[in-house]
Amino acid sequence: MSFPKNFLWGGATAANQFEGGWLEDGKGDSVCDHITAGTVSTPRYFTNEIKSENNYPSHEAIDFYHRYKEDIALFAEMGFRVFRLSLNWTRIFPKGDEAEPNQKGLDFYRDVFKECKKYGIEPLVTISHYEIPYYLMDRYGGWLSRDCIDFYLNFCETVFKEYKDLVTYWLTFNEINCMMMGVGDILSGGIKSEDGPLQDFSAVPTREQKQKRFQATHHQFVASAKAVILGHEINPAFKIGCMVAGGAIYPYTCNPDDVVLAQKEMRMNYFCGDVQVRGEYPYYTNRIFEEMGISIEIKDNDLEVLKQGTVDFYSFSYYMSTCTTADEEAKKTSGNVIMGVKNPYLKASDWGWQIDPQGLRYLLNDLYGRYQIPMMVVENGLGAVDVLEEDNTIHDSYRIDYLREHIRQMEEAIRDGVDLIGFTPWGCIDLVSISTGEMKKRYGFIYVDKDNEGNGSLERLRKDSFYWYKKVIASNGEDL
Ligand code: BGP
Repeated sequence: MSFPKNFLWGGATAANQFEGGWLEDGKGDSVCDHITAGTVSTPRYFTNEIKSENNYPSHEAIDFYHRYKEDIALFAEMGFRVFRLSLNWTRIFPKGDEAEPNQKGLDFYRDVFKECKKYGIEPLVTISHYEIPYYLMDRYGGWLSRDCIDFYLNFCETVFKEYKDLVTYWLTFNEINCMMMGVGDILSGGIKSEDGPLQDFSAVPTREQKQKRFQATHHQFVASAKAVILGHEINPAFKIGCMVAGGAIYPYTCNPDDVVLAQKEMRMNYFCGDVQVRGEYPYYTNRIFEEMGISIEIKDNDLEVLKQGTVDFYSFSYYMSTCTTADEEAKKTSGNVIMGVKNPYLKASDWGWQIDPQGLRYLLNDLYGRYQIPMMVVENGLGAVDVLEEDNTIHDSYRIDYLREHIRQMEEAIRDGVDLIGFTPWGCIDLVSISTGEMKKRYGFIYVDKDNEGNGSLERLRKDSFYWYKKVIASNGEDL
């Protein structure tokens, strides 16, 4: 038996991808409420004005807002010990800069947490998951403005005090590194942009874009560190973690050019953890900034705050690994998969994400060796098209295979000596995909009857993986 007795098995979600109820009970609009659905081949669009003819997936999503009791009961049936969810900032502070919170928003999450506790499920709360009030983007320019630090802290103080007896585990920002890599500058950074498609992941950013992204990330680092300090003052038992988009980057060949390049690219993966766990900008920062031609503004006692506000545990998402090469020709022949070149030893999902269970063991060892603090894998899973059979069953053996192999590798990592404390696979109930806004890219153990156009009864159905995961949890990872 390798998984510790109190291992936190569960599942993960995010408010804007599953709650719906986007303007109910005083909720304000978030930046993500202004982002339309796309498809695999067309990008999602951001618009200042919400136009009725477009499909805005976060508006109804899967309606957890009204169905949370049913959903939490299903999680409990699977045996969840932890449930990762995020707060919609705009449910509590509709514009973001108010002094007083919206009571109905606070009440909603209280009810949700109480419902979890009823079944002995520990909530794991992401304070900000790709969600920022639209007003903060419009009026202040989002996280580019230092003002956001105070607005965020006011939000943190409110929820820390309000839920201090119900919540122990917190994450300050989801995938904090995604903003500097350019996938989250609108979504989580609220960095103002003209109406138009969201940032193209493969596009080469301008110097000015890089400057903005790193400045905004610095503000999030300071906000996160201050939140850690504040949270521990409010309740010393709080466990507050960082959350980083994880991924192993391999050299494509043993050519030292590729090896050194892979090492350099991994530094961008370490960057946020280095600041949030070690409490200071890493040794390679100057070189990176120099090469980008940027410099960020660090003020007052920012560096001291970073030192004091280090996190209690390290969490990350893991879906795939990538390969990198310095050889321009090899890049062309291999074709791009999200980023980097195709690994000939791996299969990919329908969305081109390269499936690599061993990469998870590799990364866990790598990160634990670096930080030596408890680790949590808070996202992992297979986005796939599921088929609903006539008799309302869903045979998702591919999802079971994916998760089984990743759990096996987590077990190996634990045997290697990694202090892994929990696992919350992504989208434990089908929800809206963040990259495309689609419903058809499903991750759940629970099927939700809703299609890409937004039609469907929203009925919940148990997939084959539901029964499988229940068995895994009941046997504490023995019966895979
Ligand atoms: C992570 C995000 C999630 C989630 C997941 C899957 O990057 O934190 O919000 O959606 O990726 O991505 P997608 O929904 O695009 O398949």
